[in-house]
Amino acid sequence: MALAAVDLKALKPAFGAQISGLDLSRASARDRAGVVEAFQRHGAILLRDQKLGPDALMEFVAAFGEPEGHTLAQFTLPGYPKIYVLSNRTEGGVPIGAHNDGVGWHTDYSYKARPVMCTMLYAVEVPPAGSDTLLADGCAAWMALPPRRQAELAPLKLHHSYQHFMATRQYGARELPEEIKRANPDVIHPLVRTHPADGRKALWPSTGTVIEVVGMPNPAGLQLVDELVEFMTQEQFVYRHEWRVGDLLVWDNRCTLHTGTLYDDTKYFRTMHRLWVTGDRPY
Ligand SMILES: O=C(O)CCC(=O)C(=O)O
Ligand SMILES: [Fe+2]
Repeated sequence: MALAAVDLKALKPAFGAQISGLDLSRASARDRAGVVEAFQRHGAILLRDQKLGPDALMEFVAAFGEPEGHTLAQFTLPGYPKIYVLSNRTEGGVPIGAHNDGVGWHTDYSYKARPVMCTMLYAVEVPPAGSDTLLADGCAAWMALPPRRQAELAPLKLHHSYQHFMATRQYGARELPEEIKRANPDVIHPLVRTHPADGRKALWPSTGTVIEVVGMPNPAGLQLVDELVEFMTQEQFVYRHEWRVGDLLVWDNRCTLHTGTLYDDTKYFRTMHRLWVTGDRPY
């Protein structure tokens, strides 16, 4: 279903789409379906100047699928377990959200058997400088590889581990409770992922959760992963999003990597509302 009366403009050549002329708080079901269709094709979509409270965000996310819960429940918005808060604000000395979460190239929820399909970030307040979000286009990176390299990489699988990931995080350095370990067993995912909407291929490495390339001893395996992340995150494959209040950015975790960037958190506040949509088993 095509979008009625809205404009699509690429975020960078052959990647992403900015959708203008649409107020999501009043969009019809048909327009929402058009937004989802654009998302399926372009890797990321951006809508600016939106005014979306938590109820409107919950209504919009439903057009994409089932909202996913968040691993760290203490950072969700009160009354909205599916809306996660990224923020450096505190209330009564208690952080209201996760701070500097997501700095380092990764794809969300990669430590799960069914990683999230997309991540939606809505900008509530943003610093005047810094805190850009960078998205790397895995399809463009894959297409830029010579066929012989593609043939070598296509069969490879990556071993992802939540326990390893948490051991490297500031807030996770302590031993994880047994029930959290049981709920997050290690998983194996393909290095080259097929997009279910149209079969396009994407390079799909990650950092943080990857502990080995299956069947390849370390350090060679992890060196290969680092090399591929470096390749995929070269400037030619990256879109840099400079935030404005009211931006809604949705990226497709099945064919991109992303990273947050730092900002002067002694001077400025940044608060974002994040929603996730459940995904399929990667192939
Ligand atoms: O805050 C950002 O710019 C990125 C955060 C992130 O990686 C995430 O929410 O998944
Ligand atoms: Fe992330």
